[in-house]
Parts: sequence; C-alpha cells; structure tokens
Amino acid sequence: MKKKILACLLILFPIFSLGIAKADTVKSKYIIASDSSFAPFVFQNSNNEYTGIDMDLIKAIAKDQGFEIEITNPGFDAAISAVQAGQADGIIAGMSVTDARKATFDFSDSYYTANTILGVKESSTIASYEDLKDKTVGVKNGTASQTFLTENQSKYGYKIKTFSDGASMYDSLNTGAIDAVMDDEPVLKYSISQGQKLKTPITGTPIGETAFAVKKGSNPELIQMFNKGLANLKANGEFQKILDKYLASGAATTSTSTVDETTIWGLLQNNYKQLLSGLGITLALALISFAIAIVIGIIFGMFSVSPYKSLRLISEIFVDVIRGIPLMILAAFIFWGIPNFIESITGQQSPINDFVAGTIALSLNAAAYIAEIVRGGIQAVPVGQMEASRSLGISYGKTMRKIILPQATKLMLPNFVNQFVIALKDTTIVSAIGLVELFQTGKIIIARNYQSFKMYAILAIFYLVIITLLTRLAKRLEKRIR
Ligand code: ASN
Repeated sequence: MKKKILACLLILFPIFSLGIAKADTVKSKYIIASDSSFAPFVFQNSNNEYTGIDMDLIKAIAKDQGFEIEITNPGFDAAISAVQAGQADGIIAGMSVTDARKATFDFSDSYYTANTILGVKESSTIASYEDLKDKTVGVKNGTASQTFLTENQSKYGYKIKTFSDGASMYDSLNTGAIDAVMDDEPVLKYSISQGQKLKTPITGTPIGETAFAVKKGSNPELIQMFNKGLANLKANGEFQKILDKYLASGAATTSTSTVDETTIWGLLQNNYKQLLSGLGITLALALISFAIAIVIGIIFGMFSVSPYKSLRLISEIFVDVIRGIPLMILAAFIFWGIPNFIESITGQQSPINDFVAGTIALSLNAAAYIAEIVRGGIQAVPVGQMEASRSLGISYGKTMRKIILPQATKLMLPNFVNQFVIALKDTTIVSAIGLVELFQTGKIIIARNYQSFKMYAILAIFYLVIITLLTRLAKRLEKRIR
C-alpha cells in the first residue's frame, strides 16, 4: 500500500509541477546583473528607475515563478565579470548567445533576436565598411559587437576603441572623438527614435539570439524558472505587452518627465536625490577608507623606521607592492579576481560586496602613501634627538612617543590633508567595479539624457565644493593640533 502511494506521488509530482509550470527556488534572493544604458532593453527613466524590456521581463518572471530578485546595473562588461566571479547569479542585458559564451555561460531560451549594426552621425559620409579605413569605431567591451569588429578589422582597416558603457561611447561619437559605433540594432534604432542625430548606413549582421544567462553549471534552477516564466508570459500575452511598451511607435521613452533636462537647473531638479545619494556613497567611501588607511599606514610607517630589519623589510614590501599596482586593478582584483579564485578552489561562490571591495582597495592604496608620509615625518626629526634621548637611558618606545612623534606629527599633518583629498578623488576610480558613487551616478544620468557638458560640470562643482569644505575643516583641525 505504502509503495503504491509513493509510486502515485512520484508519477503525479512531475505532472503537477508541469501543470503550474513553476520551478523550485533554491536561494532566498537572486542577484541579477545588467547593463547600465542599453535602451530599450535596460535604461534609467527620468525618475531614476531602471526600466526597459529586460527589467520588466525579469521582474515579471520572478513574480510569475515566485522568486526574489535584486537587480544591479554596473554596465555590460562589469555585469559579465560579476556573474563570472559569483557576485551575481544571472545576467539579463540584451545578451547575445554566442558559441564562445556558451563555454562559460548557460543560456535560457531566447526572448529576442538582434543584429549588430554600424551607427554614424547624421552628417557622416561613411556609407560602407570600406569607408571605415583608418577611421575609429567605438564598441562596448566584452560585447558580441566587439567580437564582430575584431574579426573584421584586418579586412577593413579600422581602429577599434572600447568603452565600458554605452553612455561614454555615444558621447564620444557625438563629440567626434570616434567616427562610428557598433551596437545592437534595436539599441541604435531606439536612440534614433529618441531624437539622437545618428543614422545606420549599412544593414545589420545577425549576432544571434538574446537570452538570460547564468555562469556555466551554477544556479540551474534559475534558468529553469526563467524558461518556465517566459513560456507563461508568452502564453498569457504579457510578454508581448512588454515588447510593445518599449518597441511600438509612441513607446515608453527615456524621458517621461516634464522637467526640462537641458538646463543645469532642470538637471539638478530632476536628479538631486540621486546625486545626493551618490555623494553619500563617495563620502562614506572616502572617510571610512581613509580612517582605515591611517591605522594601517601608521603601523607600516612605524615599521619602516623600526630598529628591526625584518619590520623595515615588511613595510618596504607593502609600500612597493601597493604603490606599484594601479588602484583600478587593485579594486578589480579584490572585487572580481579574489572571489573567482576562491570559487575555483572551494567550488563555493563567495561574492564580496562592491562597497566593501572599494573600501579595501582605497584603504590599502592610501595606507601605502600614508606609511611613506609617516616615515618621512619621523625621519625629518633630526636623528640627534633620538640619540640624545637614548643616551639618557630613555627607551626607544618612550622616545618615539614623547619626543619624536609629537614633532613628526606636525610635519605630517599637511600631507595627511593632501592625502585625504587624493583619497576622495580616487573614489571615482573604484566606480569601475560598478559602485554607484557620485561619478557613476553622473554617468548614469548622462546615459539617459546625453547632457554630458552640463552634467560633468555639475559633478566637477560637487567635488570642488566638497573638497574645499573638507580641506578648510582639516586645516582648522590642523591648526588646533599644532
Ligand atoms: N548585445 C550585447 C552583447 O551580447 C549586450 C549589451 O551590449 N548589453 O554582446
């Protein structure tokens, strides 16, 4: 009897689960990475929310299948790295299914078919691939369009310039820094429909199907849920509704707001919340990392003047290694490299939060310079003082604390202030890992409204004001300490 019931259950279960077309979630929440500006698939509207076919689709599928998602929009290149490093569980970013990618990604069923196509300014005379000889073509790093350009480069003799995001690529085309761009056809056509003065002189080349992807071998249930959800949405007409919302004539635009974003005032009015939150992240990054850097820097600085050779050596290695690695590489290494390495050894995804990774990179970087400031400060105090004090029988530690450090600190203070300003500016560099601090916030806004001149001017003023205020404050503190 028991066996019969079990057999019945075993037979019924798959039928039942097929009937409601739901797969089982494994994680309580899935992190989905996407592009930052790839309209109509993903873009920010003027309410600063990410919308587009991909955003609506993944949300609808998550709802249909009953799983939780958190979406991040670091840009295509960074989104790919995030999935490979286990920072994100899946990527939806108008991503083309290519044979090369199949080696490292598992793809869902396709939900779109796209071509890659050349875009030039309306006034351009480029009319064929042959016309591209010695010209510069822009493309986003890591995209199928990039593969196409690289494969055909020797045939047509153009130069390729890669960009990390669509916004800077289109900006460069508009300003004439590059002669053409290669991008997905729906994306270029969409931007033209939104009033961009561009044209597509050559017909597009198929780059395949567009699909959702996970890292090969991981989160198989996510692909299952995506496929089931997509099938359900296709069956109930919701998928078509999403496509129509963005692709039909008179479809949702990047700018739905009534505020005119062509003026500085309009830009501020519409984006101040987002800019302030970006500023908050920038300040938090700078302050926290600088506080940590001071502690590490002082320790290594003291090591560097220690009577013990081993400590001096440790300090020297630390300073040389960190100073010798560009900050951007350090951040990328911590954010993408290390989790990828740990996963390859343990088989466990071990993502690190982008803010934490950025803070660690900034702390280490500033610590190396602070260690040098500390060394310089201590060495600037005449050696005679140490010798005199030691000959009076006062210990090394006490001489340091009571005689050398008070004088050295005064010498170091202006350099500390300087280093803090540098640390604050360096936060812009760690935006490369997709951290949405002030600079990245500005870039995202520009991706939507193409107001690069005014927006970068606003950003410059933001930094200028903040840095001036903070240096004034630091100078006051410095005076007080003196
Ligand atoms: N279609 C592009 C690719 O798969 C994706 C993108 O640029 N967001 O390469």
